[in-house]
Amino acid sequence: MTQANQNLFAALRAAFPADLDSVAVETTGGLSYSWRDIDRATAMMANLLAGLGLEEGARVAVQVEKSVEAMLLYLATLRAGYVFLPLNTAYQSAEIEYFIGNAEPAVVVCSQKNFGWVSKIAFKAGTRHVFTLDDDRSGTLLQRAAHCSDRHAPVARTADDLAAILYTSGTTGRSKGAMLTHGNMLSNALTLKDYWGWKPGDVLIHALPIFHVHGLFVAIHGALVNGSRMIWLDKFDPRAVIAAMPRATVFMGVPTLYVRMLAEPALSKEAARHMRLFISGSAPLLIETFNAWRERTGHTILERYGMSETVMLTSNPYAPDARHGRQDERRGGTVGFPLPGVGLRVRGDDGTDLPTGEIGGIEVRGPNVFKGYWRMPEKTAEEFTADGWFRTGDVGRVDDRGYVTIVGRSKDLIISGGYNVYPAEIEGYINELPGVAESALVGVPHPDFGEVGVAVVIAKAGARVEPDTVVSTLKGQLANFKIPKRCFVVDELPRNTMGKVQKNLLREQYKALFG
Ligand code: MCA
Ligand code: AMP
Repeated sequence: MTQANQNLFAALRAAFPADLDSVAVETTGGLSYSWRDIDRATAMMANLLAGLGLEEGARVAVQVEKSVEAMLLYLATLRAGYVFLPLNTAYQSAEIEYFIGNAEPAVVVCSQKNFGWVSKIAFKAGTRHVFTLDDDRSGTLLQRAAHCSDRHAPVARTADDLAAILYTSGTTGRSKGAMLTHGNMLSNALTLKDYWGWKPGDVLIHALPIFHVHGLFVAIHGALVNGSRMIWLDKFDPRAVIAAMPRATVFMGVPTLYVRMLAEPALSKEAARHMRLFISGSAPLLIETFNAWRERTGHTILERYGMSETVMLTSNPYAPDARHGRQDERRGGTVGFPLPGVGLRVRGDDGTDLPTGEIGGIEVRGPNVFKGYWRMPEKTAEEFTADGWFRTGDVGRVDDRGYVTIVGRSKDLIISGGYNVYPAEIEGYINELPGVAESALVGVPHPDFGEVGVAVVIAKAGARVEPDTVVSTLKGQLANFKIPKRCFVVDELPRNTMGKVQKNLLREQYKALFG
């Protein structure tokens, strides 16, 4: 018996509505794309890729501004059976050089303004094709695709074949490429379709960036696998989201987006009356935000938890579970229950299972858990237990009703406005600056971004280091969201008896910096 094609695109395509001329995506800029447009445009781009004679499993690395065409390029890559590698537009040359050098993509797509430096890096790494794509539908990618056929049969893939590589620093060290398969993503999308009660007529407001799991997978797959229309914002704008609510039903955001919408007088029960579901994730949602949202809109935000390595892991319930007679509610401060099919356990430092309510390391397994880190078998082995569970690096507990609460992280990670910042990477750059002896980056609370990085620096004997110079120099080297919001030059760092910097004391010292 031949197995059905497990290509994720094929499954998404099969969920398109019968009326292909109805609207699939409308942009706040006034453009409209039908389901037929999506089918044809992805076929043309897939044919362009197919015509390049790429090797099996070739990577397509993409660093472009958010646009509907950028989403179509992602879908076309799946359709053609290649591996998509999204890159945040904030990344600067040193970051891009690392990703491209590590992933060795066969194709790179960048904006026209960056073509000079990006193509130089790409050609040096052996990339054969560099295309451009801008958010005004210009660039060589679309010019070339325009000559390709608009018919294309999705290439056969198994559930275990690679669909995407997402770079993440995981629990430690340099960025690692998390390899996600067609099966990881399709299983997760189908689970969420059911769990979040997607129904005919749902309309998603898409306001997140599309270089990470939240905007690229959870949001896009969620809408497409339900045949749902998207209202598309190229950039988050609180007023535009509120204005779109009367025509929409579902919104997904990181906590910062909710905080910013709450600052808008236009946010009200009336504005949100047509909405069915508000989902938050990627970073902890403060209980104050959860309560304020309920007060202002009458809606209870559904918080969920996931990772680049696993897509979505847990979620608060959409509705009470009638099948089991449970009156489960969406509980603020928790990330809900493990999703159906996801195993989650909490373990102590000695590797034993902890009883209900006790705090320990969260480990998971399921069809959503990634295949491993790209070309890093030892790192992959380190992050899995001997019996095959993935160590998330998050610390939490499960209560007697099964709700999971994340209480911290064992990995040294700062989540700022939904983006991850790894202190070791930033400290490495600061330590290279003239006159710097040592540095420590810590995360402190911030009213807008939830958490931001603050750098604490020691100067070499006799040297003078200006805090402002530290910040301004880093600005030219690193993605903007990684830049410390403040820098302090001090005489010494607090250390424990082993000589290790006590970051908890620094966090305490600077916790009130942003009010
Ligand atoms: C922008 N800035 C930031 C951040 N974003 N600073 C710290 N953290 C940030 N996240 C700074 C810039 O450096 C700049 O500083 C100034 O803010 C304005 O930049 P701009 O780009 O205009 O900012 P913005 O458009 O207001 O962006 C804020 C934002 C954005 C909309 C909250 O950060 C965002 O879209 N975040 C969502 C991230 C996301 O999608 N995460 C999902 C990851 P200066 O003026 O000094 O230069 S997926 C994930 O985590 C897992 C799997 C999951 O569970 O979902
Ligand atoms: P990433 O590496 O971008 O995939 O980020 C994954 C990390 O984001 C997780 O390991 C968590 O630390 C964090 N995260 C995601 N969702 C939540 C949430 N709802 N609450 C707290 N932390 C979260």
